[in-house]
Amino acid sequence: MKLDKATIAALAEHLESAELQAFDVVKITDSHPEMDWDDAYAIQDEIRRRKLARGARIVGLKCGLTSRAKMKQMGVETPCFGFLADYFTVADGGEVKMSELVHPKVEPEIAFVLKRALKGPGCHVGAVLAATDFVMAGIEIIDSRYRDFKFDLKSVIADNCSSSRFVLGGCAVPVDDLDLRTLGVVMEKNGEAVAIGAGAAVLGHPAAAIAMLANHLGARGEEIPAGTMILSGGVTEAVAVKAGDHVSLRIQSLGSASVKFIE
Ligand code: OOG
Ligand code: MG
Repeated sequence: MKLDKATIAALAEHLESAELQAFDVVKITDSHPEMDWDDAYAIQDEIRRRKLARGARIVGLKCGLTSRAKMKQMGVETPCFGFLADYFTVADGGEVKMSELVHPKVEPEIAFVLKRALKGPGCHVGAVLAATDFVMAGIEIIDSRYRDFKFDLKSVIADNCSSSRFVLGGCAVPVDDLDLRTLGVVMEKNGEAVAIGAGAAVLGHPAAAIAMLANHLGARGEEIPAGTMILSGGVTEAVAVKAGDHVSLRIQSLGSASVKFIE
């Protein structure tokens, strides 16, 4: 760790204020170039602690930057991990208020719900599939607090990996008879297909993203508890939205999910 406790607390307050009041900021490595990975996750943990202290609940975890398309779009090479708070939840077919966000984008994701805890090191795709209760179609609405979505990996980790809202579809499907690699993914904006892919775009197999999260937490002495919902990461590039847009996602065998954006 390179930053002291007071600096971590101040940066967490800075980034969380930007989230809650929907304003943008410059990436924090501009003013703190010395910060390391532990500092980045410590700032994210402090944002989580602030929300819990205010009475929010954590309702899931997420993996980000797990597909080539996303890594290329954002100019980074390594996945990141974040948390999902209760107020990020949007019902299937529900509305998201643009006024509450900075510059949201949508991405198609496969969501996992676990029936057993997962703990690294050494967690692999087989362990993830054995521990998975079911998978669902999910739309993640990301909203980097950084100006023009320009950041580096440490800055985005501190900013809880741009987490902001998410929608889950209504079908919960067991993985036993599914090949998650070859599931087709089609996301439409206002009736036009804007993102098309397959599950294998995420680290070769979406379950590999969940294994990576378990191994990341294992290195910190933590685990993914049974019952956790986890977004495995955008299959395609994220797509910008504006008020009036309607986004729908269909994933082969997993059904659909949709969301509308209003003023
Ligand atoms: C970081 C969050 C990435 C994903 O699924 O790749 C993410 C960002 O692109 O702003 O959620
Ligand atoms: Mg995502």
